[in-house]
Amino acid sequence: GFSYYCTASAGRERTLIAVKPDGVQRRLVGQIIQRFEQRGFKLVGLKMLKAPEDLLSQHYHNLQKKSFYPYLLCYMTSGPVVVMVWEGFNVVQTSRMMVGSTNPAEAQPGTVRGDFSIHVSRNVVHASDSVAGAEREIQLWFNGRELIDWDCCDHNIVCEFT
Ligand code: IDP
Repeated sequence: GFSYYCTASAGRERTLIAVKPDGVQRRLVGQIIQRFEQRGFKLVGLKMLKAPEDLLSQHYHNLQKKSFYPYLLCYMTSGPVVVMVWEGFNVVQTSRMMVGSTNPAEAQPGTVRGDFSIHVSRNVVHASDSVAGAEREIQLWFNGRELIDWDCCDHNIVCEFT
């Protein structure tokens, strides 16, 4: 559980969201960014790149023994990705809900995967699955200078700080 009030540190939770190559090809980047903006989260990092294989193997280190892993690497290197860091209260858990189940066949309508995808091998977005995982992934994809420390003018409107 989490408290109703938002402490300064709880308000600075961060997560890594990536638009995968199918999402970029299908021009979904804008719509995905819009969902996180309108929810009330703050964008603190953003870049486009062709992900190197060694970066992906670290990112997906827990999946290397899976039978689909070679296909996953092929998919993730098939074109550019747009990687973002979003910040705000409970952002890891909330963004997993916004993204929906890994398998789009099980993803609720209203989620990114539930609205834009049909098959697990082309599920449009990545979202970190824990606070610790998010910290690890953010360090993997971004260097410190690429993360912008800024105050959004509505930060104490979208969250009640103690
Ligand atoms: P997550 O992305 O929802 O956290 P993970 O289990 O960490 O889910 O899997 C990482 C990614 O690997 C998925 O988002 C999906 O792109 C791919 N993947 C997972 N399971 C399968 C599968 O059974 N076949 C093909 N690709 C899969």
